[in-house]
Amino acid sequence: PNHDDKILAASKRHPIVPLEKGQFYKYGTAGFRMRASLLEGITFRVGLLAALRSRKLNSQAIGVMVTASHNPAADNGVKIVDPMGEMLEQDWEKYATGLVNCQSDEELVKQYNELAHQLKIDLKAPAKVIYGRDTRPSGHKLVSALADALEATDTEYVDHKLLTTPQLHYLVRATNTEGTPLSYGKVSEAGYYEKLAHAFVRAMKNKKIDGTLTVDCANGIGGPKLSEFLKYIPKGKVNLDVKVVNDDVLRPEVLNLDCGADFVKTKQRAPPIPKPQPGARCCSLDGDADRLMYYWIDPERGFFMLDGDRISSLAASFIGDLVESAGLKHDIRIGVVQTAYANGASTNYITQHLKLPVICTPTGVKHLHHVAQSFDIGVYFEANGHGTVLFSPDALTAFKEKQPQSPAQKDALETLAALGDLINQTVGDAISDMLMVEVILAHKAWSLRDWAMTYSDLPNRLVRVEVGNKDLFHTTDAERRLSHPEGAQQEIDDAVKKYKDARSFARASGTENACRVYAEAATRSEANELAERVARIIERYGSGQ
Ligand code: G16
Repeated sequence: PNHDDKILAASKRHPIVPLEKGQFYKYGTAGFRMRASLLEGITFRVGLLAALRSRKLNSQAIGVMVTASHNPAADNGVKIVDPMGEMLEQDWEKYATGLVNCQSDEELVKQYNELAHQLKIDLKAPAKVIYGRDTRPSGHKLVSALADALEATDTEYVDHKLLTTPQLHYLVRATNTEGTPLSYGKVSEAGYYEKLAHAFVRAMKNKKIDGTLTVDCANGIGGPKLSEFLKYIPKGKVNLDVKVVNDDVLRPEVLNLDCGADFVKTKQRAPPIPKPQPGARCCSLDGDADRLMYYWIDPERGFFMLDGDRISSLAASFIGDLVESAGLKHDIRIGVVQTAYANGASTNYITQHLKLPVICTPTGVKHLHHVAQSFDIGVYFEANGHGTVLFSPDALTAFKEKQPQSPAQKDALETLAALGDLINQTVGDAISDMLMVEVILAHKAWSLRDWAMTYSDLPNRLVRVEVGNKDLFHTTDAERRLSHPEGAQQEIDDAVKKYKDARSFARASGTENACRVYAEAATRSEANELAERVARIIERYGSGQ
């Protein structure tokens, strides 16, 4: 079929906003993300690429998620999900960037056909795309642009409407594995809740959860979805007592405002509303429920945060112990993946105390996920609370098929198998991760304070720096060093030398129009001072002077 005329006509209805000369749109850390007003044409073009990708991959369903996650309410974003629920293969990001930056509708049609030719895509083959969006009001317009692209290319599509990002990832995998031995679960939102609730009950094993968990939902999609999930937990089987707060999705402007996982991590304090109760176990999700932060207010010491690094080390230690109890220690290789933002103390704890290998990758779940897949059990978390635990097919088979030699082995194997179902295998999922943490704390009979005692974080500080041109900054060594602009890294090195046990790095954000600076040092005041110093360096170089 010739889609050209239909694409041309539809594209005229969803124009691209031209950028200043020399600037172009980029598929960033998590797809295209910016002011929602710039995104309509981009989302249309992403639809064209998703259709091509489905045709390239034997008509498997491709996912498209419309969300800007932790960003302010006025932003939005769009990203592509591959058939097994993973992020779009990185080789294809440049095709997305190419289509989105075409100057005219005619050029777009030309490039679409060239891509099909170059990648040997049969445009007559069936194609399928499924999509969802978060609660941002701009999402409406964007998904209709997306649907237009799918219509124009004769692509079958399913609009799953409002979803958390990890739910869309789940649905993509469930769709593509339906009716096969690898079936990931029922192809519905209810199927997602049923799977999680069932696995949670199995993993809990009649253990008791201590007290109430207060969950701050960032006034995003996680609020209604978590409330819905809670209905699926069978009464009397587990005592999960959750208090859902900051779940106002009717006032768009309050999304991620003074609440949510990103606020907690960057401000290093609890959301002011509702007033946190001293001692209460709390956690925060972000705007699309793929990040998680735990914390409590200690009556003596004040706010204490358990971030992605803590969740990572908790999961690695618990799962490592289970693997040992299950008699699988010599068969299963466990590894942990972090980014440069990981607190140095967590890396030490994992390598020296847990004796597990740690690999550092650039920021972005897409990078961590792939490396985690090289282990039988790959634990990956970014310090900002985004992550999951991946089990290889061999590991999952071993949990189910190994003949236990003792009741303790049987118990460990059952818990591991339940965790394999409970933990989202497609992407970091705050609701699933939260259930995992609750399971682990219940098994260990730990409070948050017990968890926090495992090691002491190095004081650290994360600063967002607005610069004239963030594209001037290029990194190397898994983002731990700047290769450009010339001279900047030398100045950072000189600053770091002035402090004890210090480390600092800077990079351009791939989701916001800013740079990020991270610093850690022996004391809080030194970490703050170093972060400020490096921020000034970045400001200076970022203005191009
Ligand atoms: C996204 C990515 C994360 C990344 C974060 C910040 O999170 O999925 O992997 O850590 O952006 O990235 P950057 O520092 O490049 O802005 P989210 O929760 O916003 O989708």
